[in-house]
Amino acid sequence: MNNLLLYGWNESLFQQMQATIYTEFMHGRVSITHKTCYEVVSETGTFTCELTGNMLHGRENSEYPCTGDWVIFQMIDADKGIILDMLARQKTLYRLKSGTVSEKQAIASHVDKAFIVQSLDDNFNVRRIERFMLQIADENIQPVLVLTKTDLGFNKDEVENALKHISHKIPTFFTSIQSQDSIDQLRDFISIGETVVFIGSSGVGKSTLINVLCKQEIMQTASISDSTGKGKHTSTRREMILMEGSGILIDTPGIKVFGVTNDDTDSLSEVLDISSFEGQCRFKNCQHINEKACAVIKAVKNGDIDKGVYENYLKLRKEALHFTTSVHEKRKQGKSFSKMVKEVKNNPFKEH
Ligand SMILES: Nc1nc2c(ncn2[C@@H]2O[C@H](COP(=O)(O)OP(=O)(O)O)[C@@H](O)[C@H]2O)c(=O)[nH]1
Ligand SMILES: [Mg+2]
Ligand SMILES: [Zn+2]
Repeated sequence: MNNLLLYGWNESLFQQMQATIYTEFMHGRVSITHKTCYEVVSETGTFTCELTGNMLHGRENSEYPCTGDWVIFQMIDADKGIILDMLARQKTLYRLKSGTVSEKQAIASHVDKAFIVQSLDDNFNVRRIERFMLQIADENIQPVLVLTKTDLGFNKDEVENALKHISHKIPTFFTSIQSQDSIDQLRDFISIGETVVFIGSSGVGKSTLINVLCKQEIMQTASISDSTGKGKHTSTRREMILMEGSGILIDTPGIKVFGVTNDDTDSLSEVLDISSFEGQCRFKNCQHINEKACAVIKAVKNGDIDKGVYENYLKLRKEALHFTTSVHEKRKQGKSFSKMVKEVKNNPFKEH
């Protein structure tokens, strides 16, 4: 038996389910996403579920269930089911699907905190932290920075200096698997029913952290897969697990390039802490590139805004804009295509 309250089930989700036509069915949380099926943790156990035809149609890729989603399903066997509906998503971590310019990919949903994990040996990169922060800014997910492998040595002053413009927005933890204290502090930061997603490059120690937090070898880590050799990956891959005592942890594979899909420039300025300067530009629609009396450029010149921060601002803004225009283009093309189909249907003999 699983207590779904520990998995984040709450009154508002319950009310949502009551408002559907599926009140008699079972509900659960997607704990792992396979290509065409899902593992769903319910009160009575874990079920492998497929989608009903209904759920398959008329959805964008990013609208299919992802790890962390709450779904309603019909049991068809002791451990099999069919997903009938999905409860409204919130607090979702998306990214730009790699190899595309306009497609979002949902990575995890109903997430309270995102642990942005970087290792202090050679992975620490403030620009990448800013990128992650922007991506979750409008989803109401709390960013948390976890800097790992402190035992390998690092310059704390340098790190803190690099983080000073964002430090009031992102609690920061320094961890090492050799320091139980550092792990305990991180665990104390996660409460019952809260969902935490771990994001960051491959090799920074995400799976290791999850294992030590859970006091179990649940996730396969680099050292383990090294010793067992490649090709021996068993079917025990896990994504979402319940931490001993409290909290739900979601592991993600190392994502090399985390493309942003958040095009809200206000959030971007907020994340990078330049909003207060923006307000002082002479022109309301100032782009902060070469306008006269631009307070942002002035602040960059006199060192109030770090040059690296400013450059990342321009870069992220450009990327986000590119995403939005691509989505817009795609929609327009989709529309003109469906319009054409309609016209052909209405008048198949006319030249189009
Ligand atoms: N020295 C040191 N090594 C660590 C620490 N945490 C993880 N590692 C090692 O880093 C490697 C990658 O860890 P892994 O958890 O697989 O990284 P992931 O790809 O982010 O999941 C493994 O060899 C771990 O043993 C740490 O705190 N200190
Ligand atoms: Mg891993
Ligand atoms: Zn300006």
